[in-house]
Amino acid sequence: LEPAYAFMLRARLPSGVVTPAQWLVFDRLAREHANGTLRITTRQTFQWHGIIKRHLKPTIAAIHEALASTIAACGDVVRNVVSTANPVESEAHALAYAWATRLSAELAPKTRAYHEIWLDGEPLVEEPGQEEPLYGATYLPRKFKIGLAIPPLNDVDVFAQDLGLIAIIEQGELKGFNIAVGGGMGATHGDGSTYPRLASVMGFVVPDQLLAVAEAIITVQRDWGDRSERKHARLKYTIDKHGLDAFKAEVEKRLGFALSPERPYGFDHNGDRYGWIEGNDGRWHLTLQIESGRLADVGERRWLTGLRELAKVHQGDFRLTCNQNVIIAHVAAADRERIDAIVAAHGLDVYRAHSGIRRHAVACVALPTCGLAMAESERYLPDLLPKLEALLESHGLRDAPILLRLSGCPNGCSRPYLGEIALVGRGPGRYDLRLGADFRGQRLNRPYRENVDEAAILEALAPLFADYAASRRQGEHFGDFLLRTDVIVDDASRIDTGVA
Ligand code: SRM
Ligand code: SF4
Repeated sequence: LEPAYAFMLRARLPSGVVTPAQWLVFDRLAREHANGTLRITTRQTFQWHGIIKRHLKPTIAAIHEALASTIAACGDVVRNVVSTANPVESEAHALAYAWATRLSAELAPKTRAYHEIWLDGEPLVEEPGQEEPLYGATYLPRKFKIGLAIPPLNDVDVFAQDLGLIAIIEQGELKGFNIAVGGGMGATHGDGSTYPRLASVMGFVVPDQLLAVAEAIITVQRDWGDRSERKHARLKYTIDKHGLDAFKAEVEKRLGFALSPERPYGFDHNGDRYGWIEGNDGRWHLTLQIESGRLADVGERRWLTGLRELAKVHQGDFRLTCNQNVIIAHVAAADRERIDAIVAAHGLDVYRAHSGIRRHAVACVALPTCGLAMAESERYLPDLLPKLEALLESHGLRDAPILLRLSGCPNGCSRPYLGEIALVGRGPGRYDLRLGADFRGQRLNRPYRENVDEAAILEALAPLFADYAASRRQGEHFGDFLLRTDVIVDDASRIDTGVA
């Protein structure tokens, strides 16, 4: 007999694409082996919580049989490669998906140890000199994240990635990618040597060069990254230590060619578009908001069941988004009514009545499963939102789209440093209030109040909402307003939007 240790499993799903058949397997695993919920993450994949040890192996095997994997969803390797969840412009999305899948496959560890341990594969026979081709004997100093954005959508928060790829599409043709390096969110309270950083754009490559460039960047980080202090081991610190120019020169040296100058591009927002949208091939796509990405059956909201029922009849695929939502993609016009009926019957249509701030709220998991949480996040969001909504409504701002991000600690899993309003956990019921990011994922927010409770948060926000309602300019977002009116001081030392 041993204690019922419970584990979390995370799938690797490049671009967040899930077939209905896979969905049904993942849903069954949630009910048979986990805590009865499926959790969509901020990196377009699923987590299962509460899997006890002896259920790990059958769960991993079932994920494998469903043609997915958990390999490299965690660890000091290239993580789940994310890309813009835009099935509407189907050709552009197909390209993004193809590249994300290719990068994901090529950059995954080649070890068969995973298969031996979890899938009853052939025992590994170590041969002298046998090594991971990319990762070497000691892998990377730290996790490495890649995200691909297709402007004008920055739903992946491309500047929060170690390696951000910005697709340059002209006249419907993919010309190549701007390369942005050194993004990352994680920080530690009270340790100024750790900080969130936006990725710096360092050039442009054509599609055929992409894989080589990604490998060169990863190997420079492998060789130059800090292996003595994990807090400083991410690529962002390597780049700040050596300087972007030296880093770029080393990448180019390994590549044997120079990167081209970055191409112009523009993002308009980093959220999701809810509801039905027709794609350029006449198929329809329905984006549903899943609060904190948690698919569960609670009261009228039978979201886990609803998605299962959808997966039973849906002929297209599903796309998870980096804002923890789901798109029911590629629906024939004739099937829309049937999909709508299932959505309504399971309370999945609540997004229609949501306020502007609720539509743009993202919260990390935090308590009770996250061992690093200092404060509540996912479980606090439903309590906090009505209070913020009441304040906003009293100033006629019910529908104002405002990016709200909550994290239970400064690691920043909800990418809170990119929230127009963000709460970063300090301790039970206490948060740092940060304000003033933009609506496009191109500007970090700044600290506004430290270590405050809910009453102080609401008290700090009330006059700002009043001023915003009274003197915002046409179409001006809340974060931009705070910067223009000097509520937030522009701290150029940490800001590198990489965008002219
Ligand atoms: Fe994260 C660690 C959850 C996206 C930065 N993250 C964790 C762990 C595994 C806690 C742990 O190490 O013990 C959390 C599991 C909680 C739980 O109970 O499920 C956790 N991170 C998540 C998820 C599920 C948040 C969510 O609510 O969706 C996201 C899963 C992503 C995925 O599918 O792969 C998640 N984590 C992120 C992001 C956002 C992103 O990647 O776009 C970040 C900020 C970006 C970045 O990496 O800089 C992020 N997570 C961290 C960090 C801080 C890393 C750093 O450089 O300092 C940690 C702590 C660590 O690695 O030591 C962490
Ligand atoms: Fe846990 Fe902190 Fe990540 Fe939230 S931000 S899931 S509390 S590690």
